[in-house]
Amino acid sequence: MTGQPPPNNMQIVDEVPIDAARTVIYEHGWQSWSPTTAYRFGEQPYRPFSERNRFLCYRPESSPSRDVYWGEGLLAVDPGDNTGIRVYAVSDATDGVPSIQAEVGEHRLIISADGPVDIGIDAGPGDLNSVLARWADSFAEQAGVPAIRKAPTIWCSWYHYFTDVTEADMVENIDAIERLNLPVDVVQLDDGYQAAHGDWLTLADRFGSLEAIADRIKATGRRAGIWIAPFLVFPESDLARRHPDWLIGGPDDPVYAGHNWNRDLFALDSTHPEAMEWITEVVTTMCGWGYDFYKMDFVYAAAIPGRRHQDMSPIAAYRLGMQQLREAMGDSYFLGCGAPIFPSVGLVDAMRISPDTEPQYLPKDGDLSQPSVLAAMMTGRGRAFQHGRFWVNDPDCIIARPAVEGREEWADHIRHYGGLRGSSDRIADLDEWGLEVTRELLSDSPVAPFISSEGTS
Ligand code: 9PG
Repeated sequence: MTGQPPPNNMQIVDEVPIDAARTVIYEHGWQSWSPTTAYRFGEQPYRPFSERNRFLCYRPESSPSRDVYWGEGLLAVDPGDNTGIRVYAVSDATDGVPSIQAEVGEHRLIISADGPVDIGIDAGPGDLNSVLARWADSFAEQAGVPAIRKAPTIWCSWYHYFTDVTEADMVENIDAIERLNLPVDVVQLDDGYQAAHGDWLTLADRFGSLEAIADRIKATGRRAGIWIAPFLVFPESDLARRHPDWLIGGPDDPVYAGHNWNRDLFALDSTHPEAMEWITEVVTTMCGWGYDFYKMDFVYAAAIPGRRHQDMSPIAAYRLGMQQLREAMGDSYFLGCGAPIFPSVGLVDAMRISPDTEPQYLPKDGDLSQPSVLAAMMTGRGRAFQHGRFWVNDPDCIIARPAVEGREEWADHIRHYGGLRGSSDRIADLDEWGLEVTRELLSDSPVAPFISSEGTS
């Protein structure tokens, strides 16, 4: 690692002595899918393997190298000399979140940030996790987190069917859950039912009626849940064609909001009253059909910098959009995903705090933001302290069919770090072990913190 001066807009806030054998640096990533973990001094931090991944799964405005440590809103350093763990953190994430860098100087780390940070030195009791837990207690208090709502258990269509899900697949699994009497409270339809992102009330050919699906679920005594990416817009959608002024960047120059589903994406401007009226109509319509669990995904899009209808910071705009979603859904359970972490505190009931799981153990290209058992476990542990303080942590779904690599390890991760418990296999694919573990993990949905602030784990 070489010492480079901090980027221009960064100010030095601290210097910390290094013990090459003992110093540990904790980096907190921007949104649900951003790698978040602690590194031993000298270990290279995880960085995106492509521009596409950087934009979709990390903070789009930041491109730190592997030669510096970098946190979005939170970075902690344990110098390893018993002088206490230093926590550099945002104190109020409602209008901005500073990037915080730790760069290697001579025998010391130079900490700098591009906005105000609080500096805490915590000498114990306990380890790094207890320190983060105490920090989270104070952050939650200033953010005014309401009483945490226990999560329902769910079944989710994504991790077997992905975007090919059909209405018949839903019926097959609703019936299987009922027949096996699985402890599933909510059956949640994921991505795949809609004609195009933006046109949420127009169905893909594989679906006849979302209301009929909700009715079928409710007939088994369960609740209906649904996935929406409310702030993403497909360029070819009716929404983009009819209302290009609803996009961040405006009609002539809509901003790039990432690349997924084989196309470049646009972002909905959450400060545009008509855009939010449309999204409110989508949610209230679905509420009317009986859906009362919402997985609001890829919501990072509302926090992308760019020209907006109303002049406000990207984070203030994001929060405004999320607050309006909450109002539209009333008492429904609100799960955030692909979401900037600290700006969401106090706004959601549960939060995906890690990248996706997948039947593969290792991420395809080695990028720890990408779907895989390993990536989901690493960041799920790195954010375990948030559970029971900010919200219920969603570690992602249990997948327990024989084809899942490392399914025992994955089940064990959920046993320890799963607040929201959800199954996402085709139920008919489960063998005896898979069914037993699914039943066991769905029998509980913990609300109390996993990490004690008292230093006892
Ligand atoms: C639906 C899915 C599921 C899933 C979400 C989110 O970086 N990526 O390539 C990437 C792929 C998928 C993804 C997130 C990131 O999944 O987390 O549970 O709802 O969308 O499309």
